[in-house]
Amino acid sequence: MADPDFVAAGQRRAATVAPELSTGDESLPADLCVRIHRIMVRSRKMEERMIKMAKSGEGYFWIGGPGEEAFNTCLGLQVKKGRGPEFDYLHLHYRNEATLVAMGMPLIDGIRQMAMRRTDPHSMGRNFPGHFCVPEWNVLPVSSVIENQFVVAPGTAMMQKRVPGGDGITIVVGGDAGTAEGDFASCLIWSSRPVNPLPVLMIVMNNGWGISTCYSSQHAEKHIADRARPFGIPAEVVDGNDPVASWHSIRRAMSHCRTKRTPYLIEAIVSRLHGHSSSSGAARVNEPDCIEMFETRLLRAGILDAEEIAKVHEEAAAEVEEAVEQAMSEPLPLPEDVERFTYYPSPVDVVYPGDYTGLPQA
Ligand SMILES: Cc1ncc(C[n+]2csc(CCOP(=O)(O)OP(=O)(O)O)c2C)c(N)n1
Ligand SMILES: [Mg+2]
Repeated sequence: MADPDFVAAGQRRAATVAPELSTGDESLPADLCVRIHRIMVRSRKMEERMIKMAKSGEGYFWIGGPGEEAFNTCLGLQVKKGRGPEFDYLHLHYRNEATLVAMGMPLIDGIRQMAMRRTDPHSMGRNFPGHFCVPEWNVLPVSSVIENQFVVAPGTAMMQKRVPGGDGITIVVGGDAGTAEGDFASCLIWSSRPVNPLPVLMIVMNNGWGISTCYSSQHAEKHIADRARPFGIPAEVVDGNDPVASWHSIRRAMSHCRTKRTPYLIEAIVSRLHGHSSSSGAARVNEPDCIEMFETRLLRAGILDAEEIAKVHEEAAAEVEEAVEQAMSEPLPLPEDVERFTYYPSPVDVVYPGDYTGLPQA
């Protein structure tokens, strides 16, 4: 029989828990807030441990997304996940860890890439962390060369537009500084041509920095989102540190692209909590922290109490420690792996005939 004290405490709490969390007119139900919070914390713990790995010699270079978890989690949870043109394509950047975690990536796979293990499913231990590739979820390889994902994205959207009755969309994500590249303009142009507008959701994660160059020194326009207007592309600026606002902005944008089969642009204002990468030390900086701010709101609303929040952190830290221990015991890539699986096998590749070694599972 259930402990009567426990039941009574549960009932008392149920009576005081807010059913939802609101920002202005928008809200999220309590259970979704709890789910989002857990993903944000798991992603953050994974990356904090990865930064330690970079400093301790368990890994080397680190780059990633602490400070982007609120928006990126809301993005990952709303993706139409699968393989092929009926599903969403993701052309991501190197700070999308929380998106992958929200989509269901086990934390150990992020750690495996950081530890450069042969078991890393994204790159076989041969690429930087955050450089994901998941064919079964339409996650295209993340490139270190910034912004070229914006010139590739219209290609998958063009193909999706040909699917009769399809509602799969193409999602492309990059940073604020990268929008200076011509590739960003190419995406605006190719997504909005009146002859064939495309279902492209363009997302700019504006953290105010391009390595050490600050936003205000480079942008004459007030908002990057304003650059969508001359192309007739609807656009909005959202507080990417607020999961409630982010969720609804993404929901609106996705619904537009899915149903109207035309583009949309979101500029999300986010923090960069550990500098650009391990190359600049990756020390924690004093910018707004989306997890801390969310927890303050969850506590105030009675959705989680301090003990429950602490438990989420403890469980995530334990999950990450176990993942590091396991990953470090796994094999490194072999010299003969260096040039393997570089090109997708194609019998019609006239440029590199025979210059590929097949798919990893082949
Ligand atoms: C084509 C190209 N030019 C320059 C670089 C060097 N680079 C790497 S990251 C970066 C800054 C990117 O800033 P932003 O687009 O705002 O993204 P953030 O890193 O702030 O998320 C630059 C210039 C590069 N990788 N690729
Ligand atoms: Mg930036």
